[in-house]
Amino acid sequence: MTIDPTVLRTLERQAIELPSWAFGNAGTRFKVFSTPGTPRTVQEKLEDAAEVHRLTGLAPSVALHIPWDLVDDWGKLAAYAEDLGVRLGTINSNTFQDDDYKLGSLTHTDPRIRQKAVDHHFACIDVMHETGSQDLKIWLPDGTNYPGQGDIRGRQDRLAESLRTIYDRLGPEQRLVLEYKIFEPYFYTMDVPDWGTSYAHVTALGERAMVCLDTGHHAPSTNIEFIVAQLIRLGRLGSFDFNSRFYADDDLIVGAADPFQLFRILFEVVRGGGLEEGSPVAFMLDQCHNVEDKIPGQIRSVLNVQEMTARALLVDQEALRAAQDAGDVLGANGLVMDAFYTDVRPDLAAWREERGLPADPLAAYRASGYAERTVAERVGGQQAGWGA
Ligand code: AOS
Ligand code: ZN
Ligand code: ZN
Repeated sequence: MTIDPTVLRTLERQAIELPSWAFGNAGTRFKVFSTPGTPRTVQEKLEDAAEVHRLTGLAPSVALHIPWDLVDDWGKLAAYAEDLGVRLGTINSNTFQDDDYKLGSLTHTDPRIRQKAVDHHFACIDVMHETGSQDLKIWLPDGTNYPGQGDIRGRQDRLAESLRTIYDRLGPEQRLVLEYKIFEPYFYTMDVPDWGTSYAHVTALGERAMVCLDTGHHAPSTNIEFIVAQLIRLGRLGSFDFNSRFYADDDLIVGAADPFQLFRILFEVVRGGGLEEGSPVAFMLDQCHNVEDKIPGQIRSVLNVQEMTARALLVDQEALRAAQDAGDVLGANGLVMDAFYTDVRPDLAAWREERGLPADPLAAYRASGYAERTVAERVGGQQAGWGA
């Protein structure tokens, strides 16, 4: 084992929350493909998510999406999740599937529509009190398609007022994480398009408001790790929505498009203390494509995050600091690149076995027969997920 035990102790703390919607039917705006065995209920989504955690030890919580995952008895669902070995996590609001919100939700000019959107978030907070969730995640799909369609500043003012009302409803242990996205579903302006806008709103709200960084939500060639370093430095990086992209918000397996970028992001997380006890940074996947089978796709994703985190932890920070201070450009870069090029997979496999986990979680999943069993049980499954 070449990985230092201190690195392993840090890795042991890493938890990557899975999105419930990753297990439902998903696809693109052109087609939602259905897959035999797709969960028909949130309980079955939890079962599939729990299989990822059982095989990797990396994914102890499941983010829920409201109203897709609504149930009558949250205590019963939380107990069901616990029986499966996982817990209910972030509560995600949804103001992107209601006709009333076509011209805006929390930013709408009509106070009645804004109140409806605020009330939806109040309902999400009520769920949080039942599930014990820490985070309310708001991905605001509001925006405009044409110059002149909306008053950019007026929308910001209404958004600030709506967020203030929502934030003031939070419990003392709860956080609001505000996710930004440069485009989609609107194409001229999004009302929370970038990290600066999210940062401006969360700092106006209070210390329990944080930025959610979705790795697929930036313009091409954006230096995402710079944003990570800056938000950690400012104490406002609340969570990641990990996925990867080639062109847009493709929601592909994290690390699949650019493993070096994932390494650089995690290098800044490690350097900024994002993996230390008490760190405010939560890790979550937000990806759901379905050319790949869902459970192995999520297994691959959490392993990609673990592998790049392990490589980032290999960087000798003291030597790096010395090289930087000495202006040793190639020396400093060499220390980082040597870590990136270190294949940690054999050591991680051995470390998994030491902890009673399968050395190869993907092979273990294939051999488990879980897929065959669930298809047999769920054949003819209903739509679950994007609710298309
Ligand atoms: C949409 O593109 C965002 O990534 C959302 O974070 C995500 O898709 C989901 O709706 C959870 O809010
Ligand atoms: Zn996201
Ligand atoms: Zn997204």
